[in-house]
Amino acid sequence: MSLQAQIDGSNLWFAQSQLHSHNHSLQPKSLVVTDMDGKLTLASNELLNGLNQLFQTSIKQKSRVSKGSVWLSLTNNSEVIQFIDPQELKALGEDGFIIKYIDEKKSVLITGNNQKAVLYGVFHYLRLLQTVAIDKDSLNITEIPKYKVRILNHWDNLDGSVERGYAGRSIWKWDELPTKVSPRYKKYARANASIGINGTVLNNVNANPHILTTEYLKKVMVIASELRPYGIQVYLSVNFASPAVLGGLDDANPKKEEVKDWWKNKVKEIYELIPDFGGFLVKANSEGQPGPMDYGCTHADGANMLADALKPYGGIVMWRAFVYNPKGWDRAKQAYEEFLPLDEQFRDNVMIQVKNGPVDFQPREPLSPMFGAMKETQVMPELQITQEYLGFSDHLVYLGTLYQEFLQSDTYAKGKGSTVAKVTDGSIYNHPVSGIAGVANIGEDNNWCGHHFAQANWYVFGRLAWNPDADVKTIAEEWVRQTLTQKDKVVSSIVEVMMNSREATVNYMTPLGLHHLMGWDHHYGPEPWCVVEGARPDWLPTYYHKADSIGIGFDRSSTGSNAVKQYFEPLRSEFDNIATCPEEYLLWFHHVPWNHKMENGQTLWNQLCLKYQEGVDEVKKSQEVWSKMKTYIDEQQFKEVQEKIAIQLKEAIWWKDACILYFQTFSKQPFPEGVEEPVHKLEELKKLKFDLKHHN
Ligand code: GCV
Repeated sequence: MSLQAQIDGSNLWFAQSQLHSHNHSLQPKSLVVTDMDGKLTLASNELLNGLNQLFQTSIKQKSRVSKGSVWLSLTNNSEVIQFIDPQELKALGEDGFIIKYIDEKKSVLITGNNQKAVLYGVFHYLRLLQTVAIDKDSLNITEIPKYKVRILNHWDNLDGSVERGYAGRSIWKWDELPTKVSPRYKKYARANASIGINGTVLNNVNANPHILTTEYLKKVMVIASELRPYGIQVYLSVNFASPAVLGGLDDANPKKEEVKDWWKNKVKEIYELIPDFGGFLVKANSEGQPGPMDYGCTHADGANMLADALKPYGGIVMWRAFVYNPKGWDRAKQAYEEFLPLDEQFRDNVMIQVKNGPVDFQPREPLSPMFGAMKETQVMPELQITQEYLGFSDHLVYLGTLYQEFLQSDTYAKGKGSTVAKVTDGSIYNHPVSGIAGVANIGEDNNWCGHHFAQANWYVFGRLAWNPDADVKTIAEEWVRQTLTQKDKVVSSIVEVMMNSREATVNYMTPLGLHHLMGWDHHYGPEPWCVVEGARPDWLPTYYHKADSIGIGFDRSSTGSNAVKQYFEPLRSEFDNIATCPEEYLLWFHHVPWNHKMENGQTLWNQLCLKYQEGVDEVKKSQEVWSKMKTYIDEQQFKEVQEKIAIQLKEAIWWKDACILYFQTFSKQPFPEGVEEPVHKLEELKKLKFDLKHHN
């Protein structure tokens, strides 16, 4: 590894190649690969290189397992069967693996039912060596992913731009393909495989129909063949109007035979080029995209038509439920209203892809009521890794805590304990497919994600897609040890900064259930006052905070839009009652008087101001912690993160000042003790024009 690669972040979590301090005595004596037909070449190379780097040696490859070997094999090997129960092997399915210390052989076995599973096992073993103290007793591991489809959604356009992307232009070089193949494709695949991701949607859900032309499919074919060895399947976002736009048909009505035939032929063409193609992702009848409702048909009619075309090849449809109508008076309710009546109608190779919250990837939202409610249809969570509403790639925000809060939210769909994870991963409702998607934060920046710490969000998404019940603090520590340093004290300080960062961001942007206070189009800085002539009301912050002389917040209780009705009991009553509604969701569900008494005895107004201050203070703390890291972190990385934290602090203060000054015009109350005087003037802030160029 070149020094440059180490310090510029381009090696992601493969950067450090250092053992956990307890594992130095674990150096294997040999590597044995039982591999009759060359299927394990990639896995064994990965293991050998990894071990050699970690132990700074050259480990010998041998043909027979002997004391101290690491032994790599598929499960169909007669020797493996002697040591592991066949039932256990069967339960591994396609992707599961076993890492086991075999006493009789005094060796470590890594095995799985196919090459991809063995590769996952190899990455896991290397990760253990770097991140935890292991011994032979702890090496009795069976890992089976909870979700079958663990996928990144790229919002990458064919012109190389990335919608809501903050790490440079797209890594997919459409103008160079199919002849020139960027080395990043393989690196991307390897990184994803190392955290268990097994699929990628290459293009934006606001899909350009041209992705389905033969010219582009040949380019897709090349990317697919680069990613395939790492077990990454390729999927495409499709534009519902493609049969009309590309095929010259009169329209794209899903009930028409010629439209169905067009899709069938297109799917056939795709599978001829890409035999393991995964399927389609569709944004239909949402934010101006075409869809089946244009023809008086339903989401189910549209999704099923595509599902029927894909079915013979094993492909799936991921149909998005991100829909809202400018006329509806509570946007948060619409997906449920549109989709619930269609439960029972979708084919079994359709998954409905639902964002974690009912509005749109806010710093904090309650869970979407769709989770648990759609029982007959598989629902797949859509999380956002790119920080559209969380400070782009300028703010250090570890999203593990956001993901965990969401995945562990109880839907109560089948009584207590029906967490989002359990209602979507197959534990409670059993459907032939299950999946989880993350909107990628990847671009062509050297460090892939714009901010060094944003890599941790890609990492934690993958690890949670494998196991949504995993502990995100442990995952943060894994990432730090593999990426930044092995020094215990330093690791724990950095992990603490990461673990507090999301709550800090909620506090300096949208505390107590506030949401969507960002500028209406760029979604970056605070514009709670924003009014734009001609813009849809539900794009504007004023629609969401509804501040007035009485109080602030969106009344979604039974006296308001009654969005609470979409939740199962006891959530419904808990959210409905201002006295029991968790304070972090208070202004999401209620319009609350400024003098309302909060749990700690403060008035709502005081508490709101104090929360903004808390957010700012937390960023100050992280700045202080980071400044002490100088001697432990590579110079370039240290400096780049330091510069970003300085921006984050400046902007946290900007957020605090903008929001408390603006809301004060309604509350007419002074700032409470403990809140720093604003450094800005409201009228100046209102005139600030956000410059997007700064971020690309
Ligand atoms: C890809 C939000 C974003 C859009 C995005 C949309 C979606 O509205 O701002 O950029 O479009 O969500 O998820 O479809």
